[in-house]
Amino acid sequence: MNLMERRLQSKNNVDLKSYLHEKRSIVDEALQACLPEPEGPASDVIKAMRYSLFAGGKRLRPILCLAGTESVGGIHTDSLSIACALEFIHTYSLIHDDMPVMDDDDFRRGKPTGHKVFGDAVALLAGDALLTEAFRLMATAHLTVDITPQVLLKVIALISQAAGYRGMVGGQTVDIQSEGKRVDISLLKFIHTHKTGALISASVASGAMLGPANESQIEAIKTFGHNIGLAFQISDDILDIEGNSETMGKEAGVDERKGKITYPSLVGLSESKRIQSELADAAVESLQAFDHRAEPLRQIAMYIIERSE
Ligand code: GRG
Repeated sequence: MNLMERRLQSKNNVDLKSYLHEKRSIVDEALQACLPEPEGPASDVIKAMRYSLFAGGKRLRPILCLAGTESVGGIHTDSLSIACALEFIHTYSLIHDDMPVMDDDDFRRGKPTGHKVFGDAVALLAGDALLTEAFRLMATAHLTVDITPQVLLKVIALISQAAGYRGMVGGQTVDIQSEGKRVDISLLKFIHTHKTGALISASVASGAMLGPANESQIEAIKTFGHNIGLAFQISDDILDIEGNSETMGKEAGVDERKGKITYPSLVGLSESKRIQSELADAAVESLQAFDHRAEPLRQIAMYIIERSE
C-alpha cells in the first residue's frame, strides 16, 4: 500500500495541523520556562540564545520526541525537558551553520541570522551555550518527572551520539569538506543521514525510550526515525528547487548557486521524489505493530515529504 492509499484507508486520521499546532504551543511554553529573561553581566549571550530559539522554528524535533513518547502509551509531559534539549541542540547547530566560517547565511526563518545581529563571537558563544545547556536540561530531567536515571542515561547517550562526531557534527564536517569535490550517492547519503537525519531519528527514539518503550518498539522507532530523517533532508534539497522563498523564510536556489551536491543534482528531481516516498513508506511500515497512538508519527512521515517550509 502506498502513502496515498494508506492515507485514504486510515481510520485513525488525526488532524495533523491541529496536532502540530497544539504540540508546538506546549513546546514553546516549555522553552520559555527553560531560559531566563536576559539580565546580569552575561545578558548578551542569553539575548542571542533567546533570539535564535524564538525565531520561529517548526519545533519538529521536540514534537517528534513528544509523539514518540505518546506512540508507546507514555505521557508527553514526561519527555518535555528532553524535547526542549533537542530544540536547544538544533538551534545551536543552525547558529553555527549560518556563520561566515560555515554556510555564511544572512537570513533564516525570514530573520537576520544570529551572527548578523549579535556579531560572530556572541553568536558562536550562544551556540556553545545552547549545546551545553541542553545537557544540563537532560541531566536534571529526572528531578521534575518520573523517569528512572537508567532510562535517562540511555537517552542522553543516544542524543550525544546523534549530535556529536558520530552524527550531526560528523555529517557537517564531511559536508563542508566535500564542497567543490566529486560526491557520489553513498557519500551524499552519509552526509544527509548524519548531518540532519541523526538528530531527527534520536528525537523520536528518545521520546519512545521515555515512554517507556520495549526493545522491539525502540528498534522499530529507530527505523522510522532513520527513514524520516533522510526523507527530511531530501525534501530540504527539493524545496531549494521548488520551494517559495517567502514561505520558507530563506532564499530558494541557494544549493545550486553554491554548487552543493544534493539528491536532485545527483539523481534528478523525480527520482529524488520517488526515493523520498519510498522512505516515508518504509517509515510508516516500521510502525505496523503500533496502534492508533502512533498515528501522529505516521502522518508526520507524510507531512515531511509534502512540506512547503
Ligand atoms: C554546525 C554542528 C553543526 C551542524 C549543522 C543541521 C545542520 C548541521 C545544518 C543545517 C543546514 C541545513 C539548513 C540543513 C537542512 C536541513 C535542516 C536541518 C533544516 C532546518 O531544520 P528545520 O526545517 O528548521 O526543522 P526550523 O527553522 O523549522 O527549526
